[in-house]
Amino acid sequence: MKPTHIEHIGIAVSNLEEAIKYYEQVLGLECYAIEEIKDQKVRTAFFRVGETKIELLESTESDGPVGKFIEKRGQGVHHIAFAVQDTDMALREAEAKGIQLIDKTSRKGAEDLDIGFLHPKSTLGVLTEFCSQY
Ligand code: CMX
Repeated sequence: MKPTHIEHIGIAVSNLEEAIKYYEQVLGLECYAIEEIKDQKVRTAFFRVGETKIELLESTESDGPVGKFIEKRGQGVHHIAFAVQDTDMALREAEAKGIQLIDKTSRKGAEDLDIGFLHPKSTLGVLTEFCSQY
């Protein structure tokens, strides 16, 4: 289950359009997709940086994970997502090593990837995601 690369870095922002301007006008990146993920209560914007993506996350409801995060901690890095071959297998292996899972099994996330989260309380304070293609 060794990750092949960092699939994306999730960044919580208060205003998606304002944040997109920064990434485009200052860093010179191009936003190639905006997507709403209703069950996560977020709107997302994606940028490619080599093999890795930046995923901006704007909360659509204050009681969602990103809304609560911003209220508590302000804008900033929200999670790191590792590309793995098989998200379900990676989750099972992490659990077997004593890591607390948020998702027991994978579910569909942005860009139709299979995703699953590990709890930041057992990953040294970093909300950690696994992603795979199928
Ligand atoms: N990174 C690190 N720590 C985090 C965190 C994050 N992103 N979000 C919350 N925490 C910490 C909180 O600061 C809090 O710590 P303290 O107890 O020390 O104060 C603790 O985790 C519990 O936080 P909480 O505000 O009570 O929030 P919840 O328990 O309701 O939820 C979490 C926390 C991580 C379980 C929840 O946000 C979650 O399930 N996240 C996974 C889904 C997700 O983040 N979706 C959005 C992205 C979707 C996408 O990328 O497609």
